[in-house]
Amino acid sequence: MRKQTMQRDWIATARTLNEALPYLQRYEGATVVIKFGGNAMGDDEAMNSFARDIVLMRQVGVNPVVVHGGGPMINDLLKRLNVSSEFVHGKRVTDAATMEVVEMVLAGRVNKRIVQAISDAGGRAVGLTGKDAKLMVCDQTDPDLGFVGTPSEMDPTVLTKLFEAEIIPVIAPIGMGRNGETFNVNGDTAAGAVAAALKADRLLLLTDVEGVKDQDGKVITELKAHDIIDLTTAGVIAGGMIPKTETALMALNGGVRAVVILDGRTPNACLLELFTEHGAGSLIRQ
Ligand code: X2W
Repeated sequence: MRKQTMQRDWIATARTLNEALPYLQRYEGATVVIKFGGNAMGDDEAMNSFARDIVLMRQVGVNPVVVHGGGPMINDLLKRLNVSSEFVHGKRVTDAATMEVVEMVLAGRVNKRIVQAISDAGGRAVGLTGKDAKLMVCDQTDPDLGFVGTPSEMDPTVLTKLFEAEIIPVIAPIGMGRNGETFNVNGDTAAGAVAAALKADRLLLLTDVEGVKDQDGKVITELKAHDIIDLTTAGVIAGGMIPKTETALMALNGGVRAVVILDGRTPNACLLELFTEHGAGSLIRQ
């Protein structure tokens, strides 16, 4: 039975929905690419909450595309198999044996866990890698890194077909080579390439920090591409933030309208960013 008591929470919930109307209207038909990193996946509760946000986006007419990572999950299996692994400038040195494990983990367990969570939340998702329908053809990034790839030729046709069918694509960052190779692609890089290929309205990079910070450690809520360059030159943007901001610049140059770097640990981070006045994290425009 429905409770008739007008508790404060329900009034606030109704008002939240009412206030979301202009945002829902703004994003109807928009393409939003969401990078969901291994560190943001956490426990089942975090996964299910993320899946509900994505299904809600689809429900209100957004075309969401999930590009996921899974670095920690790859590390776990490599450890169980006694294979050592090292990173150079944020990229995993990937020999043939490591590549097998990376593909198994990302295209298998991690991809299907997200697809299943979306299904459980009432949505329809299809899991893909860059090999499917030649979505992401790669060239080797650097011979010293082995099978690490840089996306060089994107064909997003399969994604637009899925949008027409209201199906949510969930993409593992695995690329196909031109000579039968399989390439390991950094998750952020893959998300940027997918967003650029779709000329997406938004690329949301979910991370485990609150956003781009100034010299006093305060989150900068809005930046232009040239601010990113200035802050990087000044050493304010450093370390793990550099691959994120590089991806943001690459995506903007490729025709993405705006990139948001935000904290994926915040509950409902995607909804906060898209459908409230508050927004979340750092919004970067050309
Ligand atoms: C990454 C792919 C997964 C990834 C790796 O092997 O870990 C490279 O480093 P997160 O969870 O987003 O970090 N690929 C080349 O990016 O996962």
